[in-house]
Amino acid sequence: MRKRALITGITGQDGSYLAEHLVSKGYEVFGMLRRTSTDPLMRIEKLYMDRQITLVNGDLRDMGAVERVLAEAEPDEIYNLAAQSDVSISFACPEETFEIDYFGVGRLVHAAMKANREIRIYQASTSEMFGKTPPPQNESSPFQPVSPYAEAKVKAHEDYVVNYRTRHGLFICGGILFNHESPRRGKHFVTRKITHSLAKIKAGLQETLFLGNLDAKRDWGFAGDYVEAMPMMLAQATAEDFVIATGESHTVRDFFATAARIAGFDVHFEGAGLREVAKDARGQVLLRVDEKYHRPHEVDFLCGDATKARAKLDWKPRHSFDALVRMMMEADMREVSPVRR
Ligand code: NAP
Ligand code: F7E
Repeated sequence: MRKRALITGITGQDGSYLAEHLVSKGYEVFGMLRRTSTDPLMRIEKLYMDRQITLVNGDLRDMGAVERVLAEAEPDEIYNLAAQSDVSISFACPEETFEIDYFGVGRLVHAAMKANREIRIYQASTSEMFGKTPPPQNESSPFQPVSPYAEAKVKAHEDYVVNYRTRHGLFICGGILFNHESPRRGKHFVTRKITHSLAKIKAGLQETLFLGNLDAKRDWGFAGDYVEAMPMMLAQATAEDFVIATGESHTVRDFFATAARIAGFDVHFEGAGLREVAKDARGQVLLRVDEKYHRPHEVDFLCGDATKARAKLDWKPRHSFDALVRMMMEADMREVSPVRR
């Protein structure tokens, strides 16, 4: 019998990679799709048109809809990737963030428990939960969230992952994933904002890129590698939480400098703080700092220790930092200046 998987958040970066991965492993894949005014199929058009996945309308804010999606998909496994996933936006819209990222998880877990207690559930937890805890962060590191997004994810992790596993015996794993990126990353996240803007600057379509905190350090991996760890967690004999990370960190400034080099710019930095700029060899200012992109509270330094995933899941990242930046930079240069045939 083919395994049936339900992916919430199938239209997002991770949902699209996970759907491709599960289809390639022979799963029957269902995705929860919410109504949007823009094209929701952007990342999954081929899978959908080729009828390799089934989409079911639903929204994590609507209990009746969640129950209907479960009744239709009858999943063996649920991958809960749906979220308001933008940390900046969570400061502006904390209620919406909690509604989806905390209460939405509760709706899904309760509906799953009612439908079939044997369903295995993957919850997308996050390195943002560590907040102010210094690196290296692993499964035993304390959570010190500093944003509404991280608070909602910590509460969902503690109330619905850990408690429902220990108190109710559900098979539910929290994947504590560090930042992972790809050419499919939303353009409001810093990595894609950098590669897309540099591609436009190179093509003469944009003058300057404006960013916030250049000193923040993140452990960036490739999303395609990270989604492979998700079904591995659900295939274990017992449900546990796992950190997924590369173990290597870079500043936002490093990411920009690496991407600029790959795009063919010879950059150097001048000034400090809000006056810091990056210029190319001709003195053109490619990057400026704008205070409006600074957050009310920042997570300064994330660097994950994925020793447990390596030992128990035999998972390790296959793409280096340089390979990731190159993949994203080259994809954006192709997107912005496609070769005419
Ligand atoms: P993403 O690209 O922002 O995708 C989020 C998905 O959630 C989209 O499919 C979105 O649908 C859906 N969604 C939002 N609100 C919903 C609602 N009310 N009901 C149903 N679906 C809803 O995020 P991602 O980068 O793929 O991340 C996937 C998950 O991993 C998220 O839970 C995120 O918090 C978590 N995470 C991400 C990272 C990372 O570095 N990427 C790291 C750790 C954890 P629309 O397309 O309709 O907006
Ligand atoms: O910011 C700094 C910003 O928005 C990374 C989500 O997937 O990963 C993601 O959250 C860093 C921060 O990702 C700009 O202040 C500077 O320090 O790309 P980001 P994030 O906040 O780390 C975690 C693991 C998740 O779980 C989330 O869902 O970059 N930064 N200047 C900027 N960030 C943005 N977005 N835009 C800037 O202009």
